[in-house]
Amino acid sequence: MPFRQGSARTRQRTVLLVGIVVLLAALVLAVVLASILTHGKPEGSPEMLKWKDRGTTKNLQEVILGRCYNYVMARHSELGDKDCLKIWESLKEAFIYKNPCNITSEDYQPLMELASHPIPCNKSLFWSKTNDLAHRYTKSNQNFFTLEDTLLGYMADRVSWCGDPSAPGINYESCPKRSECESNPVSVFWKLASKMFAEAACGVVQVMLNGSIEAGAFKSSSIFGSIEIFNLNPDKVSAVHVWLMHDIGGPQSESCSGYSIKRLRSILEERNFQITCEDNYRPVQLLQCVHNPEHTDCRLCTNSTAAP
Ligand code: N1C
Repeated sequence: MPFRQGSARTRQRTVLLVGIVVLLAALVLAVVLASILTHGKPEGSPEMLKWKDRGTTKNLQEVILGRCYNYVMARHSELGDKDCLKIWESLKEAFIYKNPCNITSEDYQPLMELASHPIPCNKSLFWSKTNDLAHRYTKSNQNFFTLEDTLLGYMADRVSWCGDPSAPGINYESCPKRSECESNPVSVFWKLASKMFAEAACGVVQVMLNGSIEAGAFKSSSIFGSIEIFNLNPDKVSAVHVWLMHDIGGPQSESCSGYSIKRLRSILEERNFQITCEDNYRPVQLLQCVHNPEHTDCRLCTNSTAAP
């Protein structure tokens, strides 16, 4: 009997030992399998194309939707019937999952139709190389609209976006620069939006140019010089008023009699527009003076001689 008891115990021990070994082996196998599965694939999300410009703005959907609702609900309640969700969807569809060098105007057609709205005559303000000043001016004088003061431009201002053929279809890491490819989502957008903004203008239009730029205030390759002036409609627009602004204390590289303004004048006259040009348009210069109140250009009477 004692012999039998002993052998049963040995068998129990053997079964327990085998069980533990099998369990350990299964555990090791699971760990090995898990590491093969995670390391076998490329790390993180699949490889996206790499570009030189900043990637899509984080939380793009929330930014666009928030701006859209703010514009149509709070700032311009007369546009209350605009469907911001549809507008976001149509912007997304224009570029998501697409190669960001193959974007066309057609991609943005639905967005343009959904978001465009009329702009009152005599109130369009174009600009080139005066982005900051032009927008400071329209903020202080609600009488004028730049493209960024329309719904389309307001939503897209200083935002970046581009797609990628691999999931999730949006590249948050990098987007192509204009020098890498012209047909990138942001460039195509601004070109098309600028074209439509110019086509819609009527009456007298204004343009704010930068007379402190060494290469000349009017540049034929800029969006203003290559798209907007050629899409103004001579049947609707009577005159173009140029405000040529110089940086306070900066170089006076060009005045209204300068070389590049002459070129602009001849292009516009050939297209049957009247053109006027004013150096340092005072209402805008006063805004520049907020930051330079002591400068001689900012004195109330610039021509006065000092009192004896
Ligand atoms: O090339 P630009 O100026 O002459 O373009 C400015 C001109 C304005 O009148 C606008 O109506 O074209 C329109 N426009 C924008 O509104 C705009 N917002 C932001 C054109 N471009 C715009 N951006 C970005 O600035 C865009 O990325 C584009 O390439 C630059 C152009 O700025 P610019 O050379 O000073």
